[in-house]
Amino acid sequence: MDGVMKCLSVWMALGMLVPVSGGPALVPLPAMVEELPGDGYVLGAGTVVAAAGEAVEEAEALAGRLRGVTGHALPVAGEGAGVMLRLEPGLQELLGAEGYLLEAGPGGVRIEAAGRAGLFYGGQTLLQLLPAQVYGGKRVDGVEWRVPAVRIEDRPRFGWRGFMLDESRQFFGVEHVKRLLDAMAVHKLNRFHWHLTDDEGWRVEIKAYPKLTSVGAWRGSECALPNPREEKHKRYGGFYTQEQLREVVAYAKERHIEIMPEVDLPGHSLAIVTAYPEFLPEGAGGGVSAQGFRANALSPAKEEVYRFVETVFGELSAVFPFEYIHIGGDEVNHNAWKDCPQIKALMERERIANLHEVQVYFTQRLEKIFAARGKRIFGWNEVLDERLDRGTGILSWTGTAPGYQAARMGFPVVMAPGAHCYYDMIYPGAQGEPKSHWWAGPVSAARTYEFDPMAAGGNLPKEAKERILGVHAALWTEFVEPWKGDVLELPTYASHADYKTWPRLAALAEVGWTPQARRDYDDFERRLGLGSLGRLQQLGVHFRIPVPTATVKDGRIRVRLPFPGADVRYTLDGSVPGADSARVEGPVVLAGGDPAKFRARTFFGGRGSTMLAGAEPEGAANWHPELLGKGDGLVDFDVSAELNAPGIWRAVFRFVKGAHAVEVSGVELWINDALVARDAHAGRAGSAHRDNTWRLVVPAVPPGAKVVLRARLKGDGGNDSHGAIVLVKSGRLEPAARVECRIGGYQRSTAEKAADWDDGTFLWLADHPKAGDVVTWTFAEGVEPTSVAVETGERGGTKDQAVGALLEVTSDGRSWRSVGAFQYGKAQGGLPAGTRITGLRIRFTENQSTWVIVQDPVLR
Ligand code: TNX
Repeated sequence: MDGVMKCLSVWMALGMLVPVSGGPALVPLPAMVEELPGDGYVLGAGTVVAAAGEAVEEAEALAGRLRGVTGHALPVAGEGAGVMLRLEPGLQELLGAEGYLLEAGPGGVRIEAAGRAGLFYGGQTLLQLLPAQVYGGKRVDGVEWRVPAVRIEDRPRFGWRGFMLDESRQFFGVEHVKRLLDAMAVHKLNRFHWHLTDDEGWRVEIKAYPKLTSVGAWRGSECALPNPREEKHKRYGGFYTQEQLREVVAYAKERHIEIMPEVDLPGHSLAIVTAYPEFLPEGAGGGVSAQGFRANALSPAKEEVYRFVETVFGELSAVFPFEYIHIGGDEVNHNAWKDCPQIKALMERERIANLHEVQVYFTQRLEKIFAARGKRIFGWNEVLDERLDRGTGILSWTGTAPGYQAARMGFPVVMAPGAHCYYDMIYPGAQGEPKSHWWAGPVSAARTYEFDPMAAGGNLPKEAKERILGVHAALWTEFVEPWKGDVLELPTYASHADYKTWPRLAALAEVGWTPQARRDYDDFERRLGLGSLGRLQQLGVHFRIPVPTATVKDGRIRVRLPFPGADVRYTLDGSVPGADSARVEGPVVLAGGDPAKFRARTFFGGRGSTMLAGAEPEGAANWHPELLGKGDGLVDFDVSAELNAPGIWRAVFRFVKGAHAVEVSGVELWINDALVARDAHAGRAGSAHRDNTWRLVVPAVPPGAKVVLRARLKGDGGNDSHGAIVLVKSGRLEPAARVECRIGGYQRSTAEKAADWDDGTFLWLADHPKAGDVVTWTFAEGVEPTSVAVETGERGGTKDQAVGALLEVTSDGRSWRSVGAFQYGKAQGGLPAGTRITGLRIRFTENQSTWVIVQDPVLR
């Protein structure tokens, strides 16, 4: 170690000291910010908050906050010098209901708006212009409360800027929700969608149906409701009383946030039917829901179900004043209905053709119940149907296509596509991330940021465009539990929820608020790092600290800080960096060191981020908009310097920035004008890093040869795309192999996908394997690995892992020996050097309770 350290030095590069520029660190970025000359205004003992009429309440709220932290009296009065809030209905056309004007100079700060919401958001901007301690909630002395001289003209792009929290899978309680609302208000988000019921728990007091909470709010081995989560036997639960709900509604109202409660029906209802089994359909039914539950759908053929709905929503309508209530409607296991005689009779009576239409009937009945109470409903996009009332809202989560379709059909729409807006998905790019979902791909803050809800709406008629109300993110909480990994610890449920929510939600706030033409991710990162993070810190929010990235070229590692001035610490021996490890000040020089052992973390406010493990080779070539705009899309990249040895190489297309992903339909390698290798599959490189790798088996490379990588590239929806092509020589053995199993693969995840040596694909067994079942790889020629490993389950997640299975090898195809048992989905073991094997297999020793995903083996 010492020896290595001696060869290392840290370079100060002037280029690293990026000048901090670009104006105040406001998030979301206002529509127009003009920096004015002069020093601005300093809040002091003599400052008066001037307001009249309806502006007084907003002025009181703002002054109240400022008094607490500054210690100044800040009286609210009809007139006086300092901060002025003024309502001017004539500004409605210019600013809409939520826009405002703010001007700060030596004489004071003036905020004007057409309505109270506008004054509130002007006030939020004022707070963001002050030092972050303004959010700490306690008095701080010795701070100069200076507002820089600016003129801001601002109004949101969308009227609906929302966030959903799932409190069924985990229960967080009033304090957490209030803090969330605080942080949302800071970011000018105005809709809180409260997912209060699901299979795993019912979380609201309903006076007419007390068992919903006495039975349905608790799970565990002693409870009627099973606990499918990590700690299976634990008694877990909780619920909100109506009094608590009212308290939260009032709290949200002060922050101009409307709350849309959700009771998820008719699927996702295990908690309900565990308390009231009489709402289940008759007959055996069948199938399981998306999350693996049986018998969790209410019967649409029972009148008592509608009485239940009417009563429950009657009580909730009295608590939640917002015009919309969300009724769920997602992922209904229709199979559970198909053998019910009453449902069959209903279908006959109402001339209903199929089970989807049974759900339409159910939704229509709900529409009527709500209309009678002056309320409207929102549903997940599965409810979409021609027959529904055009007042019903559609929350588009499986993508944006259902949203556009719904808007065309005349429904109000909110966009929440999982691939950009689901914060239960894993954060990409770092080691030590807590357990997460994966099905919609990794979701970074950048992935949220690049989302434009109108991007594909260009050819919608004007009225349809106007029906797209805005955007929404969601945190589903199946995996949001206390977590301790090798890099990171999230000690509580709430800290884990915060971690998954922020800063992605700050990126969403900007998607919803800022004019599309003003949005720029690099600038957002700057304002996030220098603005939002400090504010969230003061609010006590346990956000994720952004992680640096790094590339290596000619023995020099170049670190890209996640925001200007970030405190990034590193090690070169593979150990986890701490707050006192060496600090990145410039390119780190690695003389003879191993870039794979480079580790880096960002530190902020006494906490460390997850970890960058290894520096990537710098791109051998790059793509950019001009290249994409050219000719037939066939592009040649000279990679002679980088690709210089035979072996298995991977060309990884790394998206760097821009509004569009690039579609790559096949990659070829030409050496001295002869085609030597090809991977013809079609894939794409966007910020989600999936299916963006092409594999090339390269024979000899003569010295001095001209090596050309040829790819067919097309921008997806436009040419604003920048990226690097990274060439990596595989350190693995990747022998040709035949994969066999009694159970076939599911859809496109067939057996051969487990030996195509493409990390983006896998074998997905189409049935639950039984004890004794095997998945066997037979190699065309023997190989001599020193280690073998097989991973099951989705990458980065825990879905469909093998539980109770062994990994075995053979040298003759007849006798097998075990090298390891599967634990957390993975099995691995070492082999004595020189051991020749001809095959590998997974042998299940127990019946599996899920389908099993089998990834390509890793042989080294
Ligand atoms: C799908 S999104 C669900 C949720 C899960 C989520 C996990 C939706 C309407 N339903 O029940 O928690 O996926 O990502």
